[in-house]
Amino acid sequence: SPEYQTVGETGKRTLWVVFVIMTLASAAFAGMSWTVPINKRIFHFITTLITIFAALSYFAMATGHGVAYHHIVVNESHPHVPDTEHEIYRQVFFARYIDWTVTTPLLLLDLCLLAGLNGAHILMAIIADVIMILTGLFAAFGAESNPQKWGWYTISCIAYLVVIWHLALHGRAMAMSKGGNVARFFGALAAFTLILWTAYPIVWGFADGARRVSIDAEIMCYAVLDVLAKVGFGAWLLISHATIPEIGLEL
Ligand code: RET
Repeated sequence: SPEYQTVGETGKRTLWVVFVIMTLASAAFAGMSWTVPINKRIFHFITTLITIFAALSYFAMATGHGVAYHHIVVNESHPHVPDTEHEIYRQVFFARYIDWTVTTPLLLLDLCLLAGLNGAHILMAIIADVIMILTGLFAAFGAESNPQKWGWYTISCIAYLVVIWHLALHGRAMAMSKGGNVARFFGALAAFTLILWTAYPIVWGFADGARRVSIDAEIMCYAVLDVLAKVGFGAWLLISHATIPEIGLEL
């Protein structure tokens, strides 16, 4: 008989809690934009959009939208045991990938503008990032077999390395050339981002990948990561913006 892996009460409650957090953060970030002149609000604008998108995605997931079952047949062949086919239906919240397709480029844009990267490098980082998320969606949802799934996963990880490459090499060099406070702040915020982002493929590997983690535990892991990567990141950026004048970007 097939095995169903489905969201439970804890998962649903967690989705609602994050929806509320993202909505409040959006209001707070928008409010903070009023404290700076209108031509210096680019970071506030981008950062508020990030949490608004997350709030929309969490509203969808909490109300049962943006989720579908993925069916996979796992062939467990062991020596001395007749081939056994194990059927799994696991819920995949594809709303996350729609969210990430928009919000991870916006998070990168925040970092790139902070470093002072040029348009070509920003574009390359963002394109690699979109490839990372879309191939991750294929891994989660499109694949019909484990080798195919882990193939897409590998491709997605390579795209992630390209993103890191751009930020760590070009981003860091540009931030360094700005010197002092900007260099220090970019280093800290980029390191924070690197650690958090790297946790996503690890969670994915155990949850969507190996299916060893329940849907509720998956929801909770992503909830913590999303709040830190969007609200924590945004609050840190905008508060520093207020205290370190060199961060400010004039349009
Ligand atoms: C996937 C699975 C395939 C391999 C890789 C992934 C990377 C995902 C990342 C997501 C970051 C999301 C953030 C969300 C916003 O808060 C798609 C999980 C490499 C890095 C920061």
